[in-house]
Amino acid sequence: MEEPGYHKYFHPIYPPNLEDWIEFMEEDGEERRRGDISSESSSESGSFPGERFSRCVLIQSISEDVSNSVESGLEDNIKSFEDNMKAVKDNLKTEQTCGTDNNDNNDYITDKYSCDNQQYSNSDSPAPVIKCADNPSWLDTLRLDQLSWVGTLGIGGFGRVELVTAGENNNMAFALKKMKKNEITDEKQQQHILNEKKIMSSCSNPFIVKLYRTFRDSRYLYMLMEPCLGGELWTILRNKKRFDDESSRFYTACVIKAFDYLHDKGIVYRDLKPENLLLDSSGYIKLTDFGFSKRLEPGEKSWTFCGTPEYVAPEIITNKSHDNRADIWSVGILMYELLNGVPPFSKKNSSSDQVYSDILQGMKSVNFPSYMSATAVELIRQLCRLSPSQRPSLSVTRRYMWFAGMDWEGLENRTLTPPYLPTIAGVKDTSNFDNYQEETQQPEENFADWDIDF
Ligand code: ISQ
Repeated sequence: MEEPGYHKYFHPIYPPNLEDWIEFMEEDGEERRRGDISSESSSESGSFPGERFSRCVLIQSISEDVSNSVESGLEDNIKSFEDNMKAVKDNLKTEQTCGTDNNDNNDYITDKYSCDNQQYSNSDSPAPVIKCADNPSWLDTLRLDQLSWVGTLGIGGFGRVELVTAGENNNMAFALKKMKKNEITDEKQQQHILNEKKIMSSCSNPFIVKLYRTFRDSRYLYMLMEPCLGGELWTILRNKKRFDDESSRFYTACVIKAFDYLHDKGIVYRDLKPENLLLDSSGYIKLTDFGFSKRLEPGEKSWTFCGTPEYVAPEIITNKSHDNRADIWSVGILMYELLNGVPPFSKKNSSSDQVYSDILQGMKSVNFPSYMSATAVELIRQLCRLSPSQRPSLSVTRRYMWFAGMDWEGLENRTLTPPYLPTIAGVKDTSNFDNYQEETQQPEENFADWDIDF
């Protein structure tokens, strides 16, 4: 049993900005969601109500010489932070650009199948069709024109995710991510997309959305994925305002299972947030959107500036090298957001600069409302240590008091009852997602060949 109430981290003065935010959300019944800023500037931005709450996504390659020290003093951090702000601001002007590291060595499973949907003529050889180990074999010969459009599940920076059906009587559902080639002109964006495909196709784990295969034609790149029709965890959190310990523990444990798998494979995810956590029909969580993830060799570090400001680890802001311990930081931020409804470093009344400088101060100035249990606060503080080396590993995290009694085995074999069972009427039910208009205009054809391996 958790012990909510007064504990040593309780601050008697309830944080005004947090309270304002919650009050604001309670008073205003209007639907809101967060997305990345790049979607605001796209032609489809009108589909996201409540843009005030948009969370932008940042990714930028920082090429300056970087010190190897794990953590220097706060003043150094702030100095380094200020030095980097210009680069970050430049990046903000071109949201969702993508940093690239040269040593891109993600492995993936490919098969030299011919791609049936190749209308694309400007390449010598057809793109390989990726084939994951446990794909049903009929998917290898599936053509795009055999998919029936049902509805739109989401719109993001690079395109739309559609619900489509296939198979006999259209009884098989898929999530089809479509990206407009004529809008993917930046080399870093292109790398981001190739990266996402490579990493997702190398993953096979129940806590990660499965990528079945990819397609390309002259207008779009497509990723055919397992559908999660329960909606985003963000939507459920918005409706519930905040979760109790038990629910937060369940969702955090799903993320730990996904990160266990990824980190074992040397993959750092770098974009944890409730928007990227989808509920499947059984109420379990799956991680999606791998655009910022990267495979690191043992001991290798990355210097790419990426993530969502509220979730970015301090070592990323200060342009120090980072590794999978940046994901550990984000687990602490997620826990806080699940238990409070808003993240600890939030943008409500402040700029991104302010969020970054707050992050660099660490958890010491964060208010923990009294409804948070002492064991949750303790774990969040440890996960969000400024020094990556002082953060607990995932296996140590599981042993914290907050996780006492967690049925990990039940989670793995999916016998543990989830906190919330989504209502899904059938394979064509998009009701757990926002409403989006059908795409009517076709993009221009594009014959650049950067996507030859997609
Ligand atoms: C639903 N199912 C799988 C993947 C998805 C990605 C984005 C939005 C909805 C999704």
